[in-house]
Amino acid sequence: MDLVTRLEELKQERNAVILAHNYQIDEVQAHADFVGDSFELSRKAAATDAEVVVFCGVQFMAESAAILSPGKTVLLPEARAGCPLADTITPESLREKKAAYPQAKVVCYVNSSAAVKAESDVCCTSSNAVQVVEALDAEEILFVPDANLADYVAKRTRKKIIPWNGHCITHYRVTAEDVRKARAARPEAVVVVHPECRPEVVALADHVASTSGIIRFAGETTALEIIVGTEMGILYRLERECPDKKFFFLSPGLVCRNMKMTTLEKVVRVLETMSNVVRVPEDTRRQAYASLARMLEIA
Ligand code: CIZ
Repeated sequence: MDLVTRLEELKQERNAVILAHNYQIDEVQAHADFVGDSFELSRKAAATDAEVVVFCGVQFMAESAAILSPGKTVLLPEARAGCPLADTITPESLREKKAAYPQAKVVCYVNSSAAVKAESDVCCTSSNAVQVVEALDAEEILFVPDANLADYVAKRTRKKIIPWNGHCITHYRVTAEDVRKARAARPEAVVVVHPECRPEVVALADHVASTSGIIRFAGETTALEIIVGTEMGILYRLERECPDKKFFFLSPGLVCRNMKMTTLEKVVRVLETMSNVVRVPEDTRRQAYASLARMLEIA
C-alpha cells in the first residue's frame, strides 16, 4: 500500500487531524488537513472533534496544541525536532530574571516551551506583540525569548522593553547586505521579512509580518516580485496562493534543520505506533493556557 493511502486509512482509524507548520517540507504540507502558523494550527485542531492531533512542526508547537486540547492525544512525528530559540530560556532562568525586575510584566512569544509560557503573564504572537505590550498595566516589560522581536516591539512602544538574549538561528543568518544585494538585483521587487530577523534587516524591509502575515501580504501587494526573509518552507503556500507572482529569498541560509526533520513516513509511523506523545503536566498546562487566554482577551 502506498504511503498516502496508508495515511488516509490511519487518519480514519485514529480519528486524527494532521497539522503542518508553514515551514514544513512540501510533501508534508500537501497532505496536511491544516497548514499555518503554530497558534492558528493549535486553535484549529482544538475546534475539531479529532481525538489525535499530529503536529508536523517542532516541540513547542506540539505543546501549544496540547495546551489548547487537553482531551486530545498530540503526536510529534520527529521527537528530536526542537527549537534553538525556545531552548534559550528555561522556567528557572526566567524566574531569575523576574527576580531582577520585580516590577516588570513578562510577555512571552509563542515560540517558547509550555513551562516558560506558564511562568509568563501573557503570551504574544509576532503579529500581536505590540498590541499585547501596549495593553499591559506596566511600564516595564520583560520580553522573552526573541531579542529581535523585542527590538521590533521596543521601536513601536514607549514602554521599557527588557529583552531576553535569544535568537532564531535561521532568521539570524540574514544580513543587511543580503537585503541591499537582493534589492539591487530586483529593483521592482518588494521585500517582506519576519520580525525574528535582525533589526537592521527589519529596518530595510518594505513590510514586516508573521508567516501568515507574509502570505497575506503576498496576496495583497500589487508587486509581482517579492523578496522574502523567512524560512523557505513558506514558498509552498506562497506559490500555490499567488501563482501569478515570483518569490525570491534573501539568503540560501533560510532553512531550519529542525523543521525539515519531519517526513510523511514519520507521520505514518507515529500514527501506526501512537508514539512520541507530547505531554504537558496539568498544572503547567493550566498556567500556560491562562497566558494564552490573556493574549486572546487583548488581541
Ligand atoms: O508561531 C509560529 O508559527 C512562528 C514561530 C512563526 C510565525 O510567524 O508563524
